[in-house]
Parts: sequence; C-alpha cells; structure tokens
Amino acid sequence: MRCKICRKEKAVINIKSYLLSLCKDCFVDRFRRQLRHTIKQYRMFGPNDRILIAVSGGKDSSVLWYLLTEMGYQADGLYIDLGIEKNQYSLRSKEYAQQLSQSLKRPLLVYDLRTNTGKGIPDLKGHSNRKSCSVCGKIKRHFMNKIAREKGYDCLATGHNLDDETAALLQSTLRWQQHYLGRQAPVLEEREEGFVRKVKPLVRFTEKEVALFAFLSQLPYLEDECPYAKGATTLFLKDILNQIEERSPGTKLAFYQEFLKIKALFQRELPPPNQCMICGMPTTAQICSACKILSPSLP
Ligand code: Q46
Ligand code: ZN
Repeated sequence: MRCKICRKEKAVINIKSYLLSLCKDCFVDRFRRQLRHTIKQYRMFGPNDRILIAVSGGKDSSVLWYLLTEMGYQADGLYIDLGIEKNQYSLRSKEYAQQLSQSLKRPLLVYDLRTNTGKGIPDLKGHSNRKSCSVCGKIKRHFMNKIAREKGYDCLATGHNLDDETAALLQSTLRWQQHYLGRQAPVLEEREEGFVRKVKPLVRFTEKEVALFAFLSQLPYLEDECPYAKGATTLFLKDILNQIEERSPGTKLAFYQEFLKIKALFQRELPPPNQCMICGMPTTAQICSACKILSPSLP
C-alpha cells in the first residue's frame, strides 16, 4: 500500500479513523504538526514557560520529552522512583529516563520515594493490584504537584494519550461520576490554592500512534508493563474501547472530543481546599490522601 500523502513511499500505518495510509516521513511530519496544533488549540504553554514532564521511562513520556525539546521548549524531566523491585522495574525504567535526559541534554529530577518517605509502592500497596495502582496514582500526583510548585515550574506535562483519556472517561461515565467528569481535560488550570497547571499534549494520539512514533524515531524506552498493571481496570477498559474502535473506527476520538464540548455540564464550583495538617498541600479533608497513605495509623 502506498502513502496517501506523498504517493511514493510504502505506507507503515493505516489510520482507519481518517482512512489514511502513511509512509514513515509523512507519519512523523503529521504527528509533529498535530502536536503543535494541540498545544496551540488548548493554549497549553508558551515558548517562555518552564515545563516539568512526568517521565516514567515508557514510550509516552519519552516521546513527549523528545518532541517538546526538539520544538525548543524548556522541558525538564521528573522521574519518581516508586521502589518497585519486581523485574527490576523501577531500576530499569529510571535508567531509560536517565539515558533520554543525557541524549536530550535536559535535566532530570529524580524523587526517590523510599529514600524520602521510607516506603515504596510495594510497602504501601493493599491486597490487590487494583489497590496498588490507586495508591500509586495518588502518591505520584501528590509529589509531582509538590515538586513542580516548589521548583517554580509553570506547568506539569504528562504523557496521557487518547487511549488513557478515553479509558478514564469511560470509567467515569459508566458510574456518572460527575466530580471526575468535571475535572477531565487536556488542561487543568492552576488553582491559587496550590495546584500547578497540568497539561496533556498527547491527548489526540492513540497508544499505537505514539508507539509507532517512538519506534520510527528509534527512541529507547522500557517496553515492559509495570508488574502491578496486570488486571488493572484501565487495561480492561482500553481493550473494550479497542474492540469498539476496530468495528467503528474514529469512535475513541469522537467519544473524547464530543465529551469536551459538553464537559461544562459536569463542572461544579469547588469549595476552597484546606491545607493538609501534615504537609501543607491542598486537600478537601484535614489530612491529604497522600499523607494518609504514608501514615496509615493517622485518623
Ligand atoms: S506505575 Fe503505579 Fe502504574 Fe505500576 S503501580 Fe499501577 S499506577 S501500573 S501507570
Ligand atoms: Zn499531606
């Protein structure tokens, strides 16, 4: 099959939702253009902003860091060492993050959970994998926000792609969780009370597109899943969405984009948060969820 744009080269991908087959060069060009467009469309950041990228050693955050650096943004990396020893997961993912930092010549901040709190995710996890991910998600969000604020970054960028966003959207929709629906967006504005601005520049790309970009650009990244990912609800929902996409190409993008048009219906004025009695970070309770996880004996 020939590329539909240049009509010369052999196609490497068939994007069914656009009825578009593309060769290597046309695919990576289009990827870059779409990323620029997304950043502009949602006014994610400007050329003078300092961006902190949550880097995991995986494909999404690696592609994001690589491209933002190539586009001339001041983007530094933040790697949170979760202390996951199984399959040497944390050790190996950190090595990939460090390798990318060196090749991009951009600083990588490393926050070691075990050194700083005395506990890694395996020590904090509950009885099931589902519990590990929910604990891990809260801990990561807490320290990413804290570090981005303390170091004075203008925004925190994550590598969430269209598959991640539609899986989260499906999960919230199935239970009509208005609080989550009201807060799901490509940009979460900074709130004075201590939440840094959060942006997701890869929201338009499927996991498959990001993986192909990483492969074609020969970007080194850790292909293994986290050992706790097995059985996670998100993977199950992604699988269902992929089956729907297979039968009806374009559904994922439409699901997400049409949701953004009606998202205001779910937005609620939030009461000003309290300051956590332990760490001072914003929380709706007296003690934030991260401090509760780290000190389970607290009330
Ligand atoms: S790192 Fe953490 Fe993920 Fe591992 S424990 Fe679950 S949430 S799967 S992105
Ligand atoms: Zn706290």
